[in-house]
Amino acid sequence: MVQVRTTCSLCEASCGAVMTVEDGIITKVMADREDPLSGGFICPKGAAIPELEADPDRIRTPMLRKNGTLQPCDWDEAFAFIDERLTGILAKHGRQAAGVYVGNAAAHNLNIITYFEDLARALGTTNLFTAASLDQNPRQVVSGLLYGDEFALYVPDIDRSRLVWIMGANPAESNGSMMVAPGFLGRMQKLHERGGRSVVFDPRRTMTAARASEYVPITPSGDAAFLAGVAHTLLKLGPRQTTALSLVDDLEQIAGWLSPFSPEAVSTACGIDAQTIVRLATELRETEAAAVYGRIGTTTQLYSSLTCWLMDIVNILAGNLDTVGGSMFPKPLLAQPNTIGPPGMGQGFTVGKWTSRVSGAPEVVSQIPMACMAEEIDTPGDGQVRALFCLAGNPVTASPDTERMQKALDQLELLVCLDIYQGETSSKAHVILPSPPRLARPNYDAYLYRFTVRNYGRYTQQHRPLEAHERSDRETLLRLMAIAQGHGWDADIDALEEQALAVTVEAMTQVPQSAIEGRDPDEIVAQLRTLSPGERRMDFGLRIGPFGDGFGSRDGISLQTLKDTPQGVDCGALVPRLPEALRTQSGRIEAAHAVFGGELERLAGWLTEPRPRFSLIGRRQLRSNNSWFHNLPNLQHPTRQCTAQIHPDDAAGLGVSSGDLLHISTDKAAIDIPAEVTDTLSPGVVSIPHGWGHGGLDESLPVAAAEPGINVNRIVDYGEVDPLTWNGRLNGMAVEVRKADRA
Ligand SMILES: Nc1nc2c(c(=O)[nH]1)N[C@H]1C(S)=C(S)[C@@H](COP(=O)(O)OP(=O)(O)OC[C@H]3O[C@@H](n4cnc5c(=O)[nH]c(N)nc54)[C@H](O)[C@@H]3O)O[C@H]1N2
Ligand SMILES: Nc1nc2c(c(=O)[nH]1)N[C@H]1C(S)=C(S)[C@@H](COP(=O)(O)OP(=O)(O)OC[C@H]3O[C@@H](n4cnc5c(=O)[nH]c(N)nc54)[C@H](O)[C@@H]3O)O[C@H]1N2
Ligand code: SF4
Ligand SMILES: [Mo]
Repeated sequence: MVQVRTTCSLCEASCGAVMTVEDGIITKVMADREDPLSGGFICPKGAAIPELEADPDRIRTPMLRKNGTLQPCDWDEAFAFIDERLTGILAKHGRQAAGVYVGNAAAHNLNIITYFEDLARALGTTNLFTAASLDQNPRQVVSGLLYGDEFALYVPDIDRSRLVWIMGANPAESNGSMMVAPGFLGRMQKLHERGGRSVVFDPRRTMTAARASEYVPITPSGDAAFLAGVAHTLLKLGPRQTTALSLVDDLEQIAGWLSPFSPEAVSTACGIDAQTIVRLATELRETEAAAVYGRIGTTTQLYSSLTCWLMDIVNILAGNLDTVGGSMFPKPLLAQPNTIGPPGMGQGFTVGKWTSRVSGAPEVVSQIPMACMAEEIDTPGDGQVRALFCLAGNPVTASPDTERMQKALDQLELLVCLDIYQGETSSKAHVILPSPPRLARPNYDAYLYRFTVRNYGRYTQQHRPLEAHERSDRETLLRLMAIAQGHGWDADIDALEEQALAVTVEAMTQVPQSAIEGRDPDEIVAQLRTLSPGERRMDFGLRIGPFGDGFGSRDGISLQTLKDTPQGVDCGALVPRLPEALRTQSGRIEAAHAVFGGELERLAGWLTEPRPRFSLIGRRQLRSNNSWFHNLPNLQHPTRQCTAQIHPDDAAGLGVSSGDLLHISTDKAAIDIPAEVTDTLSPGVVSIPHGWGHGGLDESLPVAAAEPGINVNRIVDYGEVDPLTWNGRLNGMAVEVRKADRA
């Protein structure tokens, strides 16, 4: 029996975990008390890792479609098949005929997150789609425009705050998102014990709201109206002087845009009375260390980008951006665009560097929004996507307009899924390529450590070698790249990667003020060669990063430091980073983009529009993880049901009780779903979790299929995307609700 120290990495909390391994099998997972960030927290999903790893329905060898069914095959056969088919498609239809979709689980898988962009580049296609356009892209685009870097993402400095506003997020169940703050409720409790306060804004009294100092019910999509009222009040009270404020030009312009949005003017639309708005705004301004934080409910609604922008404006005006205890920019251990090169200035950020073929949607953070993926596949013409690589994602379930997505995927000439299950999407694949088990992978939550509440990183070495039937995701992706570049599936992938790394190293030696500016690239590459090929990129990123040793030029960390510190390397509490973190061309916070003035005009019209009788919102469930955690018997729980939650008054009006079927429809489609009557919902709002709908998977996912639930995205479509980012709207749609005809 051995104890293996690692991170759970199933969600964005990135908790330290200690796994007991007996005869090569994980038998138990416990919290790692010595982890400097999670300090002994773990949730039911983390504890279920043994079950997840042992799940008999997991895919452990490649699967290849033969005579219509997916059958196990060996890796060479799978790669050779892909080589032949992809090469044919690209030769006949060109490079745009290939597409890549990257799902959420990629953010939790070091190799996939490291290589997915390289795969798209090797394919030579701009058809890169990711779950981010169903999620946080508005946040990233607003950060890009204001701070010049899409990954300038601030987090609430929760451990030192005196006041935190939580908008459209439920970290008690999601365990936090775009914010690595494991054990969030414990951190919130400590905030209360320090005499601080927390306020939750949500149409549903969530588990987080129930534990907060104050719960403020808000109308779905009412956040922008509310925040505009708050900003209006802050301008009246007088903005607090901070470095951030001094970096904002055109404050008068912004004040002009906001002038119609008095608390009285926005109150009805957001469902919060004017006095409360003034009280909350005043408290925010008067509290020395306060932060405004928002998540899914703010980035997947009618005013997503505007809401993110207003959050920044409010944080700035109240004196809370980049101040201790406020909203702070982390400084990740791995080098990032905003830690490389001359501080405080850069190339800036734009959207729309290219556009999508069918709808002309803008490129957003180097991706085409998911709202366009199905049409890029099902619309004939030059550049039609015919081969799709789906990496750790399940677009059939995740994407609005499920039916069109299903049909589109069915018509692909090649669908390759990197997945560990045969689920709704991978069932349609020509080839499934599985990731190895957890013990046979290295881990570092590279993506998530961009938004930790301390500057922190934790690396786990691969515990055991790969077995004959296993391949690392690194090998898989490098082989796919080799195929895409015409080198053949059996190319020397280590050599190809080394060539690419040498180019990166050389480029970095020419970046002014980089940690290796002016150095001899060969000398750096020689140092990297002392590591195994798969470790070199990460070592490079760490050593040129803000805490790195600069390859011997200063004291600092390298991959070896992380290996020597299995409980995680803590580089301290967050520090103010303005103006150093900026990468705008002006070196200022560029807050007054005309697009936001336009969005405020759209909002002004909405203030007086009649509200729908019912609005649909989503929710996450503690013992679930989007679409893929329903096959584990021990995570089944009475609180994890696929129900439509509805307020008792609404239920009474419709003549339904808990368990009765509700008929919920949009212009697009209708579903029948059991009602769950609860006063946690605001009247006029129904809440349905996403990620369900496993009917028909009795063979591949029998446990999930036995309690299939319903895919809410059958009634959700891309009708009203966020104008700036084309982000999917997943919350606040008008729906009709009545008692179903059938029992
Ligand atoms: N209506 C509605 N729709 C939504 C949302 C919502 O709130 N409401 N939320 C949206 C959001 S925020 C997101 S992020 C998307 C998620 O969208 P997706 O990422 O497309 O969906 P997931 O269900 O997370 O799919 C993850 C896939 O990765 C696989 N997987 C898990 N671990 C591994 C691994 O180690 N290796 C590999 N290769 N595969 C693995 C799983 O089996 C699963 O198939 O959904 C979006 N869709
Ligand atoms: N257990 C578990 N954890 C997860 C996941 C999971 O599926 N299960 N998924 C992971 C993923 S991919 C993500 S992106 C994160 C998401 O993390 P969170 O955003 O914290 O999770 P949600 O439960 O979606 O919380 C969104 C909240 O917004 C509210 N809401 C809806 N519309 C509005 C609105 O217009 N305004 C306001 N103010 N609130 C609104 C909803 O009622 C809900 O409580 O969670 C991650 N963690
Ligand atoms: S909160 Fe997230 S990272 Fe922590 S144990 Fe649970 S699933 Fe794992
Ligand atoms: Mo997400």
